[in-house]
Amino acid sequence: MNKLSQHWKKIANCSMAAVAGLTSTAYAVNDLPGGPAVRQLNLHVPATKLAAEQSSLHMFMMAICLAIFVVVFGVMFYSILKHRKSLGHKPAHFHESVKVEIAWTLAPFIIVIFMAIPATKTVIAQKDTSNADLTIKATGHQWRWGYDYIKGEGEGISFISSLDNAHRILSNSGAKGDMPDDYLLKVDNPLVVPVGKKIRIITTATDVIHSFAVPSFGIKQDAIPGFVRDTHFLAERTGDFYGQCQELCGKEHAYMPIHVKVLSEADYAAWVQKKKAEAAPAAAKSDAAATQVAQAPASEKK
Ligand SMILES: [Cu+2]
Repeated sequence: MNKLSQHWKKIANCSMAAVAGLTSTAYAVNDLPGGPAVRQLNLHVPATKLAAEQSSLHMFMMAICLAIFVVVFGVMFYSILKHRKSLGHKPAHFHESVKVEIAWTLAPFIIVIFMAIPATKTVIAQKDTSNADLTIKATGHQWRWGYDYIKGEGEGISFISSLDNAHRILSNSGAKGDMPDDYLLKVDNPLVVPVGKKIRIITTATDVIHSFAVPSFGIKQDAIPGFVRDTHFLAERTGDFYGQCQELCGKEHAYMPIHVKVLSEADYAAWVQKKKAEAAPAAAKSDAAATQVAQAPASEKK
């Protein structure tokens, strides 16, 4: 065996090992409902009407693109093959033909209008954040999300949501072995919302530009320091839904996931009660401490 074929054999062995490695790791990971799926090619399974509309728009546009591709390349290859010079074809002369000029201006124009009408409807619906049942402010921090419930049931609740530390440790050690399905998407405090209610999310940031995005809801809105932007969603089913910061925001950009827990109305009310009960003793404690300081004699205060 000469040197060259040995070399090629080595390359073949290496690539076979790589393929085997890839398939064996792929088996260890499962689809994450509400998040990414294994070998997912298309958009996330929609959980809101708007996400479903975006998804069907996407397929509609792809179908039009495919049809144009087939027609244009079909005509081109047919012309090249059937009208080639070696068969004795003479070039046609339709320069400055008004009919042709009108046809190839009108055809794309009609196609664009045909695409723009449904797209505009969806874009306008995406921007309509009026009449929300619940308003939550999502603040991007390097590198975690802060949630403040500012209007609606649960008003006053506020907390910080950070990546689960165990996942960070997994990432630091090279993400080897069996990985959890929600790898780098698990947080300590998920954003909790009720099903079937219009949720308005106000985004802003404290340091650099972040972006609040949850693909299953079809939402993505930049969170800009000093500015307020908003988006909205109405989840049609309960469950867990995942997203990530989608604006490169620094070295920990990959470690600020978004986890939205959609609960039934009753479960949501119970969660609100629990959160309020948790906050009450802490608030009472700090109130009591403040009163104590205020009432203490001047000699004790110093
Ligand atoms: Cu970010």
